[in-house]
Amino acid sequence: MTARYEHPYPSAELAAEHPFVEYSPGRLDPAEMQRRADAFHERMEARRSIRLFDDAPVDRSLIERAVAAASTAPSGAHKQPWTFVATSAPEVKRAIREAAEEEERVNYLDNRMNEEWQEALAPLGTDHHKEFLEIAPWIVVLFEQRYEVRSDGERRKNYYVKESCGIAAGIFITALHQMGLATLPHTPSPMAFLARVLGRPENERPFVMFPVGHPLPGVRVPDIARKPLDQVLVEVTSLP
Ligand code: IYR
Repeated sequence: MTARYEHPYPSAELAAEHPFVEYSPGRLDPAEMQRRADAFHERMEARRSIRLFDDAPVDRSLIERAVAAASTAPSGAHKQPWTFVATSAPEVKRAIREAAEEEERVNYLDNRMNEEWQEALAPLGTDHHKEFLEIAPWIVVLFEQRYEVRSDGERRKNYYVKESCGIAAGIFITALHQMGLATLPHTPSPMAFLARVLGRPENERPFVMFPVGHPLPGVRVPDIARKPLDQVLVEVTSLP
């Protein structure tokens, strides 16, 4: 294979403005690749979303580390269009719980979720009570930045915001699991109240909320299985 190391930029000026650096993560031998892949998969198989948290405190530095890891996510035009808003303040968590339960009460009790949706949720045993929002030591809300506001006040478009935030959310969840913490991707819908309660600017919209903490010892989770590989992976070997 012929490698191209030249800049793909159309002009020398652009190339000088946006220098490239070498990326050499190193190659592993195939056996080591498989070993790491299996170890990672096994670790991820053990992850579960939980709804019962221990109220034991979690050090802020662990939340910072998880957000730092999440913020390595690839993003459209490298805009990193996310803000992670974290709180451990009881009064803020209480306000979030109250507003979330109000929305969920309408979802569950006034049938804002249609029958098909309620049927899909039945195995999870969820309802409109969201105590975990006060019990978990941290709530982290991932806001998507619909556009960027520069320091001079000028607006710039962000690209593939939902895709970028979805990937960042996945890395955040993985980072928490890796350090022995648990979470629940929670989307009380509609979520607009979070922007108000957390005092966020106009360009930010709540994307997903994460109560974070240690699982309550002995917590039970739904006995669900993950789809086997042949249901989620399709290899195409010729044109249709
Ligand atoms: N937001 C509601 C309902 C809910 C929706 C889905 I999709 C879930 O996987 C779980 C719950 C709630 O949080 O109860």
